[in-house]
Amino acid sequence: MNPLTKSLWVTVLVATFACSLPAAESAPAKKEAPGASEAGPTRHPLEGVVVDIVPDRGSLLVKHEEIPGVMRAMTMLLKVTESDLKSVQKDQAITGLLVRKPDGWWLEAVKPAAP
Ligand SMILES: [Cu+2]
Repeated sequence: MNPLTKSLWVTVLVATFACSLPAAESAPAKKEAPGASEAGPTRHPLEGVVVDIVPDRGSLLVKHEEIPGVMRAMTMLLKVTESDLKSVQKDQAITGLLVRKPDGWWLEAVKPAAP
């Protein structure tokens, strides 16, 4: 691993850790729009770019915009389904739904961003 790659991964790990701190979720729980699922965790719309695809972690490295009340803009690993993993390309702009699960942050409903 070259030093640049290594420092990128350190940044990612720090960002991932920061995302898992309770403070990242300290925004007051507010009522979701009607139609939001009553069961399970809240899903937050996310816009970002695929920086890298990491199949052996079932994850995408995503540089995402700020998600108000949830997370500042950052680059982080997000778990995705097998089919979402295969549906994207590096450097592609995407949208999805960010959701916190017991095993970490997931990105669901991954789609190419509207051109
Ligand atoms: Cu993040």
